[in-house]
Amino acid sequence: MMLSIKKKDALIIVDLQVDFCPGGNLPVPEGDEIVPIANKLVEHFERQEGQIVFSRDWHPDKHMSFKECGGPWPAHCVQNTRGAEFHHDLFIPPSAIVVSKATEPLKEAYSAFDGTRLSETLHEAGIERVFICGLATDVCVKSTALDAIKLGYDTYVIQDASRGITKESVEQSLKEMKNVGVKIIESRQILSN
Ligand code: VGL
Ligand code: ZN
Repeated sequence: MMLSIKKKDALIIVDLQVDFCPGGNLPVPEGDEIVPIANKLVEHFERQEGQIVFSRDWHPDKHMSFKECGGPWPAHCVQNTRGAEFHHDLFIPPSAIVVSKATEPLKEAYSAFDGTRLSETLHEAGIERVFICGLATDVCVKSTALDAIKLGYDTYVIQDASRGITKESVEQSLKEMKNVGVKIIESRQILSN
């Protein structure tokens, strides 16, 4: 039930950026509501000396995932624009690692591990468990969790610290993740320690 955070644990906060929050270019419903929970988790991992990672969607101004280029999404998280910034209330400690993904025009990358050095970084830090949350549960959080399991990490998704695009695809995604051994937890299981 309770999970005690140690040095070999990493918190991965996925894509908690302006464009994925209400008012942004690709808003996830209630996306901003997880910011206070994310901040509490960050403080807790800092205190317990766990590793803290923030991923960000970091697209060039023409990206294959954009509608104008034949992709499924409105243009979002374009490098060095306001929409690509982390939510302005998010607490990013100096010790945190920032991972930028989907930076190449012709490649999509939903997972924070895809095309980044995240797995090497976590390996070098001796990380054994990863706790994933953020936006969107049914896109980049899911993809990151499925990669983490494949890479051999004991993998947790913090449900109340994540939001998805639709209720149906969130339900489906949670099933998919559980089926491969991802543990779905609530933030209080970590924070009540
Ligand atoms: C995401 C759609 C497109 C995400 C990124 O972070 O979940 N979703 N690019
Ligand atoms: Zn994207």
